[in-house]
Amino acid sequence: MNVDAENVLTSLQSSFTQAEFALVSSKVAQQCDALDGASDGMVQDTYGCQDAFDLARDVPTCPADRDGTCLTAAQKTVMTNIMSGPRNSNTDAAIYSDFPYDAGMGTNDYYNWEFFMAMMRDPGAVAFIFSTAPTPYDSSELGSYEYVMSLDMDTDVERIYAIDDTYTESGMAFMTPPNPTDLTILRDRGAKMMVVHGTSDAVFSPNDTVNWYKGLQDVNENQADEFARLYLVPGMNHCGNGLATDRFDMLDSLVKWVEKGQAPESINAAVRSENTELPANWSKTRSRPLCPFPKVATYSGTGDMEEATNFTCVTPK
Ligand SMILES: [Ca+2]
Repeated sequence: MNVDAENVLTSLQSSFTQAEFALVSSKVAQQCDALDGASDGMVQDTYGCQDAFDLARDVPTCPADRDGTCLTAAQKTVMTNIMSGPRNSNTDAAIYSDFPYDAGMGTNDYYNWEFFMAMMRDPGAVAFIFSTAPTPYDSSELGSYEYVMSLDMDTDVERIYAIDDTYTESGMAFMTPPNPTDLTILRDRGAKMMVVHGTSDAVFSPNDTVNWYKGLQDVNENQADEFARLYLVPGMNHCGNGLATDRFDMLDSLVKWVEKGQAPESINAAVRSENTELPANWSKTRSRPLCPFPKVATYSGTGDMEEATNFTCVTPK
């Protein structure tokens, strides 16, 4: 890592510590944990939570210096900008989705994606894989400081969509279907699709996936769940980890759906005992149902809160 890159990384990580992300996350849980009927440290009703939580109101503003129990007014602005998603500074057009506030924002994976991977992985991916034409990039230096600091979000984003005589397909066109909500071929041949996304994914936003699924419902007269279902995993980070029941098997359910016509009304999920970030007061065998969106795992009001059997999938009011 060269000196400049190290300075940028240090300054990013000191501008927001992981403990401060954990503070926000704990305040989210304070407002939202009980929405699902169980005060268990898990926020099942992700979208009810976006109405219930207010960063300005629910996280104390530091009267003076940062001490870990508050955010400065400037930090609240930064966090609002992060969670609102990137925008073109001239047109205010969204470059990518916004992100939901969630109970898994204080964990290692979340923080790493915000303040380490952004320097380590993303510049190489943007420079070399997603841009037309590919930008010369020295992967021996973390983040290639020169590349990162010269990137103009207002103009360089267009290169993700660009083609030229040599690169006749853009990075975006290669990575995404031309019309993501047109699953007619899949649907009409009787195939099924199960999509999973953690609600505390700091790199790809679950809101983006939810918006895609809502679009899919719109073009299928709200019958899309006959062939495609989305399972949000509350508190789960990017593909795993977080404060979540992130151990589950979708494949057997998919096979039963395709071969026996048994639609997966819920998926059994459990915590992974090797996840060292889980709170000590959670059972090592805690389980929860994963529910097809927009349903939310809701506590029945009686029985052991560590057991999935005492939760049902309910559509929020
Ligand atoms: Ca809860």
